Amino acid sequence: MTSPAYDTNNIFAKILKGEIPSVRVYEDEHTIALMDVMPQSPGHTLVLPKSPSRNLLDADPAALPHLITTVQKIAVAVQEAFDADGVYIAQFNEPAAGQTVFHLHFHVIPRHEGIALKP
Ligand code: D5M
Repeated sequence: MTSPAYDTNNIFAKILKGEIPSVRVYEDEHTIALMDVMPQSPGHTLVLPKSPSRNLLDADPAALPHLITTVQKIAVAVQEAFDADGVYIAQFNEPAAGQTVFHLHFHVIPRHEGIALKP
């Protein structure tokens, strides 16, 4: 299967255009981070590129080093801010793999020993 085309009206595209609100916790020239509206644990943050990719499968490889650097920055910040024992990072590609919003994003989720994630 080839990836479907990028939908310019997906929720994160609208957030990037400023058409719907979000809680942005980080922004630079190429990436943003925002709080997930359905957090699996307190501090669940999403990191996304400003460039339009549906997911990792169609992303421009040139954009990835900066994107993963932002993921690292946010993971370190989230671990400290939420006094986490670890940080779970997840990324889904296409509905069969659990993707529901079709703009590339990484989940950055603080984890604490003995505390399960919300489903
Ligand atoms: O997960 C997409 C994630 O995006 C999911 O955890 C909910 C979150 N979400 C959906 N709408 C919003 C808005 N408006 N703000 C912040 N977070 C949102 P995935 O399954 O990886 O596609």
